[in-house]
Amino acid sequence: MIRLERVVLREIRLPLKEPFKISSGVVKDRRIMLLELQDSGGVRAWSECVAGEKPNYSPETIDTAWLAIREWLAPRLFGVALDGPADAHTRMEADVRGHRMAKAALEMGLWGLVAAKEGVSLAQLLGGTQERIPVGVSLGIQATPEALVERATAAAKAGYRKIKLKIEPGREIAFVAAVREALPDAELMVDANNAYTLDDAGLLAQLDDFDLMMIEQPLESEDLVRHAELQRRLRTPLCLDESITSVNRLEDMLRLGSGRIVNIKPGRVGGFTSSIAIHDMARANDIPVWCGGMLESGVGRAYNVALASLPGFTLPGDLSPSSRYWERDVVMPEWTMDAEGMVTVPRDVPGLGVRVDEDRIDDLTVRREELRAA
Ligand code: OSB
Ligand code: MG
Repeated sequence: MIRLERVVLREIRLPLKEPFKISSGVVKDRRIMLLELQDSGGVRAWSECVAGEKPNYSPETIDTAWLAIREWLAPRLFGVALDGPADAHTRMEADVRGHRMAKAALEMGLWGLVAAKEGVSLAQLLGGTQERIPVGVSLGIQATPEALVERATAAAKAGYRKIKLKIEPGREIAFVAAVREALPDAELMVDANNAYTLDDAGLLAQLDDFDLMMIEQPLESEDLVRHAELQRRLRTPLCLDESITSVNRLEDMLRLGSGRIVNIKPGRVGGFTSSIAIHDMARANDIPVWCGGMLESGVGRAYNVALASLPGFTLPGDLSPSSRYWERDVVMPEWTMDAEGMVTVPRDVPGLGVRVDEDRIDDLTVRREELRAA
C-alpha cells in the first residue's frame, strides 16, 4: 500500500556533448523533466519523464507532460491508498487518454518508491534475471558517410555490441554501405524514425545487402498494415519502436506480421506495468526485445537498465554510458560500460542503484513545481 503525498517536478538543462540528429529533428541541449515522489511515510524516489523538447518523436513534449501530470495525472493518485504501481497505471488509464510518457514518469517513480521502501533493487522488484546487459550505441545522422564511419569505428573499438545508424531519405544506402565496408563483422542496424513510406520499399530492400540485424521503424507509427506489407518485401527483420505503445499494439503487430523485433521504451508505453506485459507477450511468441533509449539522464537510465534485466531482453539495449552523452551526469557513480560492452545491473543497492546528485540537480534546475495531496 502506498499513499503518494508529494510530487516535485523539475526541469533541468543538460547540454549533449554532441548534437543528436534523427530524421525528424535535432537536439543539442536536453530539457529533462525529473520528478521526486514522496509517500506519506517520507520515503522518496526520483524518476524521469522522457518526453522530448519537440513533438517529433511522439506527440508529447516536456511541456505537455508537465501539464498532464499537474492537471490530470498526479491528482488521480493523491489521496488514495494505491495497491502499487499497477494500480496507479489502471487509475491513470481509466480516464486519461494518451500522455503515456507523463503517466510513465509517475508509474515508474512508484516502482522506485516501492523498491526504496522494501529495501530491494529495482531489478529485483521487477524480477530481473540478467546481471549484465549488452550495450548498443545509437549514432545520429551525420553530414557525410566518412563522418559516420569515423563514429562507428570508434564505437566498435569501445566495445559496443550493436551499432545503430540513424537514417533518413537520401542518407541511407551510401552511409550504410560505407560503415559495412569499414566494419564487416559488426552488428549493425538502422533506425528511420518514421521517415519512409511504402513507396520506398524498393529502396529499403537494397538494405538487405548489408546484413543488418534489423530496420527500426521505417514507416509512420500508425502504419501497422503497411509495415506488414513492407516486411513481406524485405529479408531484414523490421523492429517497431514508435508503433508499439501498448500490449494491444504488439498483439496487432503479431497478427499482421508488421515486425519481428520490438524496441521497448518504458516511457513510450506508459511505464513498467505495460512494459512487462509487452515483454511477456513478446517472449511467449519468440519475439526478441531490447531496451531503447531517449537520451535519458542517469536517473532514467537506472529504470531502463533494471527493465532490461528481464529475461526476454536478449538483444543489446540503447544503454550507453553517461560519458557518451554528458560532460557530467546527475547520478553517482555515473553509468559505465565495460570493455566487453556490458552494463552491470545494480543489485546490492536498494532503489535505483545509483545515488542522485541532488546538489547538482539544484544547480541545473530552471523550473520547479511542487504538487501535493489536497
Ligand atoms: O528512436 O530510438 C529512437 C533518441 C531520441 C528519440 C528517439 C530515439 C533515440 C535514440 C537514442 O535512438 C538512443 C539513446 O538514448 O542512446
Ligand atoms: Mg527508434
